[in-house]
Amino acid sequence: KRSSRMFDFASYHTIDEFSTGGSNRPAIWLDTGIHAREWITQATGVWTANKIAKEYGQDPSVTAILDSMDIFLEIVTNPDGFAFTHSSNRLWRKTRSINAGSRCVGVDPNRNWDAGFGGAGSSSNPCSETYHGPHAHSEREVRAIVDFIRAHGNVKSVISIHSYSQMLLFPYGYRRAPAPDHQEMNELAKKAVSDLAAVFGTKYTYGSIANTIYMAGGTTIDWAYDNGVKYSFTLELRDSGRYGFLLPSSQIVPTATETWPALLDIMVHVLEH
Ligand code: ING
Ligand code: ZN
Repeated sequence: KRSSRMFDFASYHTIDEFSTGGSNRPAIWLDTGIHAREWITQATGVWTANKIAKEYGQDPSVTAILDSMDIFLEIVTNPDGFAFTHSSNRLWRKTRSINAGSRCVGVDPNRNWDAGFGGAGSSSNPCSETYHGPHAHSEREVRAIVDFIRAHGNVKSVISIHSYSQMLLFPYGYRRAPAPDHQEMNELAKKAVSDLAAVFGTKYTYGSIANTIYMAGGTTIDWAYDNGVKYSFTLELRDSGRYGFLLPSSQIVPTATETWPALLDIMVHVLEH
């Protein structure tokens, strides 16, 4: 079915693991670049990988986190799409799956998860940017993460990083009713965006997906939350629309730098709960 792909990178997922030992420790999952064109996210992933490694044994929070938990980070979560944003279309979002019976290519990997799959805010049209795909977890990019999290069995937090619009979001997206842990997530999000803003003054909004941005069925963090990962968040990094997906490279380091305290707040909270 996919033999017409010129390059099939989707089989070559790379996950960075940060671990100081133990076996199957409680874990934090981070992904960047699940949407191909959101280049600030993969760049922030690289910066963050270095930061985690550098701060172990220096920063007390990072040290405490890695002394009892593992961190997994997938930086290029949509490899075929990312390659396509370099070769052909800088603004490509979806995977590069061939859709049977359509000339349009790709599935939205943030509508492909089995949580409110096919619901409001997703499309059954393969030509749509929010096409949910033929069935839940049809995309290998998604399936790989589902299999990983299920096989691991001890993932406490999923943080899925997007851009742009400067938001910190949590479940639900597929329904309007508040999640059982809404209050706790709301307070944690409030602290995280406040610590982010303290760095350079960048303002983030926060709240549930459905109330803050729009209804969206089949998203990563709703699936994670409904599958026992209590601390499931999405960050929408810079900016708020001036450059959008074409954020100048001069903003990579500032964006990653201000995002770090927000990530640390979430990871420390997970450690303490
Ligand atoms: N925006 C996200 C999208 O997939 C989002 C917003 C994030 C919705 C998480 C639901 C859950 O539409 C971008 N920029 O990708
Ligand atoms: Zn996105």
